Amino acid sequence: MPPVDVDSPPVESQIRNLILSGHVGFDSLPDQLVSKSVQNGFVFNIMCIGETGLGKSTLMDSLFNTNFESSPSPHTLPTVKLKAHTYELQESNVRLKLTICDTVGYGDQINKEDSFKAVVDYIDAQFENYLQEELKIKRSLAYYHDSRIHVCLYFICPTGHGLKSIDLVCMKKLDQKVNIIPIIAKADTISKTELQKFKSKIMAELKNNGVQIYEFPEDDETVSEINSTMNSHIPFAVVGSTDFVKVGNKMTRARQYPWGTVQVENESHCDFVKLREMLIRTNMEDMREKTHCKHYELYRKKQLEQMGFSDVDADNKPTSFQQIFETKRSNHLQELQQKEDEMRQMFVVRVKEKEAELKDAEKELHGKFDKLKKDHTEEKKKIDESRKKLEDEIVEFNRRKAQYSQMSSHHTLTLGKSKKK
Ligand SMILES: Nc1nc2c(ncn2[C@@H]2O[C@H](COP(=O)(O)OP(=O)(O)OP(=O)(O)O)[C@@H](O)[C@H]2O)c(=O)[nH]1
Ligand SMILES: [Mg+2]
Repeated sequence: MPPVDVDSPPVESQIRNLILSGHVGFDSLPDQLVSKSVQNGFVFNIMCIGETGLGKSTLMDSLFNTNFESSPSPHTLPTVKLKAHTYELQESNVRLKLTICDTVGYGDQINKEDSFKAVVDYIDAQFENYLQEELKIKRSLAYYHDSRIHVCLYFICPTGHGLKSIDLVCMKKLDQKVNIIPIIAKADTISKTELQKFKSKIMAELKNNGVQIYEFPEDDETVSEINSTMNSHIPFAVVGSTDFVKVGNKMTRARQYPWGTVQVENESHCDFVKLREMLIRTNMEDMREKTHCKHYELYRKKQLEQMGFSDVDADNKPTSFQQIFETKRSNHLQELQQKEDEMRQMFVVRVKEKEAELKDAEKELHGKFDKLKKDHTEEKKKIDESRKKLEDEIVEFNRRKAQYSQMSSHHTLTLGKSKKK
């Protein structure tokens, strides 16, 4: 890496403003960008978190004016599962690859303490996949299907009593990982006066518990006014429907009750239009950007720091990835060398111990052998002595035997002579 000249002035102060004397053409850059983006198509990933049967699928159908053909989830699952489905949608010449990720079985367990875990794991897994692709030598991010969640619609049960603890715990766990938009589901079940109180209560509870929800950006002046107005309407109270009713001479999405009709797209009936405006028409790009620049960046930072990487060295001086890698490599090699030396030393000690053990055993064997030899010699000596004694006895016996036989023959002779007399 070339050394950085710390004394040279910042690049900005060296830049001069020049006036062009004619048309050059780079004013077409925004058009080039639009054309390229339209050609590539867009990706948007929505996560719907909410208890079973809260109207998640119906709202998705209503938002994108289509039928995603989702089937109802069972209420009996032992754990929460995440199910993602991807669809290709097209409006005029703009293609949108939309992924809807549903929490199946959310809030159905008796112990709801860990309900958020599956959601957190899913979001992290998508970040991890992207990070792994980014870290590859041969990356193909241009063709990579980005599955990172851009927005999480959190469906609040229309109880009118505020948030449940599962809502607070889950949103708190997610607020640094994803853009959360809380919405009151099935808002047609709450009266107008109750709804305002309910909304204020929810916002107060979120604030008191330090839950950071997604705020529509107010820094872009083209949308700052509408966004700031919309921020004051959060959480949006929404109604969804798959049924159409004729209002005037137009078929509109609505829910029909014996006492009247709730029109999904009627702003005096519910906040559906506000949600659609904010989610799809005004801030989709901001959510995609925040996901990449804020939430993913945070995940990436944590992961790289966990691996031991940092932008500054031990003395808080700027350092490069390569330098850290080199340091880590040399530290690792050093550690390896140290381990090898330790193992070698241990091996030598063990060999010496074994050698001493063997020598002791050999000495013991020698001792045993000498004793055996000595015992053997003594035994042999004893046997030799016994043998010699026995031989002497045999000789003596033979001598006596011979003597006896001589004596007995002499006797016989003497007896014979005396008879003749
Ligand atoms: N009152 C009222 N009912 C609704 C609303 N939206 C959906 N429903 C009804 O609620 C029931 C469940 O709707 P779904 O959209 O399947 O709910 P879900 O959250 O996707 O359910 P699961 O996927 O099974 O968890 C259906 O009978 C819908 O007609 C709404 O805004 N208000
Ligand atoms: Mg559903």
